[in-house]
Amino acid sequence: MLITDLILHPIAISDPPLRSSYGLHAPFALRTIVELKTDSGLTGISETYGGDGPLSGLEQVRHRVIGMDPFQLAGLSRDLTALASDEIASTPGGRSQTYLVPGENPLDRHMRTFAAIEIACLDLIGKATGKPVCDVIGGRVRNEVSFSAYLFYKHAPFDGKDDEYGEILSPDQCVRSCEQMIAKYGFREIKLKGGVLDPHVEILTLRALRDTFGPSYPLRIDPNCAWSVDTSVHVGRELKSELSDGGYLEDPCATLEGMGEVRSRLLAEGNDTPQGSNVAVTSFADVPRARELDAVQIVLSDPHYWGGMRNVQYLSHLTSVLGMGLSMHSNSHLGVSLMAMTHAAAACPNLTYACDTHYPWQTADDEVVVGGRVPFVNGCVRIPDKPGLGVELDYDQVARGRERYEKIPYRKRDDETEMRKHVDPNWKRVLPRW
Ligand code: GKR
Ligand code: MG
Repeated sequence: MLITDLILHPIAISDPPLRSSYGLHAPFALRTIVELKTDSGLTGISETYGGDGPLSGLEQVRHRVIGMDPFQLAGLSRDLTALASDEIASTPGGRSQTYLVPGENPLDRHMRTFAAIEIACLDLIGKATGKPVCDVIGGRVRNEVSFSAYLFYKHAPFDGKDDEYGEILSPDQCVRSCEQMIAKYGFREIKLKGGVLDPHVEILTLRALRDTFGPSYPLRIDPNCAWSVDTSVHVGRELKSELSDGGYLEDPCATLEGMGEVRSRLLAEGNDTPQGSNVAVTSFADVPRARELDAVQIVLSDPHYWGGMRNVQYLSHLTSVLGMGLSMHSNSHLGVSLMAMTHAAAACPNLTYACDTHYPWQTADDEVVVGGRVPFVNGCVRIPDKPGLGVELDYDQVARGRERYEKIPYRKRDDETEMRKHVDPNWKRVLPRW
């Protein structure tokens, strides 16, 4: 089987006005749907970041991918990993995502490109062998993958229309959004995207969630580095019982050194709350230092920017050898990404935390997979009994996504500009803010 064509579909999907320390989500998130056509008649698919950057990265490997055997992934991985390593080595500050919205870090681009091709190749291999992707990459350790209720503070839509969740800018509104999400999807772990309101209000929000749902729903909060070391210690102290019970404190402050200090100060008080990261730790090279400083106990994987599904498995092995835990990060995405995340997570033995997903924030109108939205049962996505990723493209829906993409003026995620447009004309991402 040889690849005969690479087809890229840039699409835009509606996104609600979600807030984070990066700013505000724009009305549309950008994604790219990738198709690999082959001489055997099979087509492999994947979904990745959208806009000009990811598209040009994929265009750059077009000549390399066409004519390639999808079973032969190691050479492409070697070449793109080498490019990434050279760029990282020559960039002061390395790959930290602290100051860049996820998906926009130029230093991750080769790994993102490889991941998009790898996942489509694995879909092809699964289709060619009649096996689900998780079984192609070594076999599943679970038949269904658990996801968390990923809560955001958000504005009511600025166009005056209603959306499912309305405004979420207080503890009560946040609890209500969580009740809605749990009723609809059955999630059993809860993550709050913090770093938006005063830390005191975010502490009250976590307490209100614990009071409402009880300790059988582990909690995590992720302010994306919005807090100083002192504020992180304060929040960790105030939320000791809420976060140390199967949950974690995710990227409270910037840098591994900062997180290491938070960890040692909390431990000195007898507070063993683990810390998770997808900002300070974004590549294999970051893991030894994170371990050495005891800055991070749980690494958030993500097949989209860690360099594909098999790299997520390598990360699973590495973290397990180092005695660290593994979780999974997400960004706004549709069903093809959800299935790649699900297959990768199913084949990672130590991925015991419910994975993040933005899926509840997206709408059925924008879904590009045949049959519509991927179903969740008790907060889990089941591995379909089908070859490959187990989903196919609905080409009419892809065409609608492309039309939306053509109509909008922007080609990259810029949460700071959106924030200035709609909320505060002088807003800047200041770290730490508190
Ligand atoms: O969607 O605003 C967002 C999130 O902040 C996202 O971009 C982050 O990558 O969910 C992510 C995280 O865990 O940091
Ligand atoms: Mg995070």
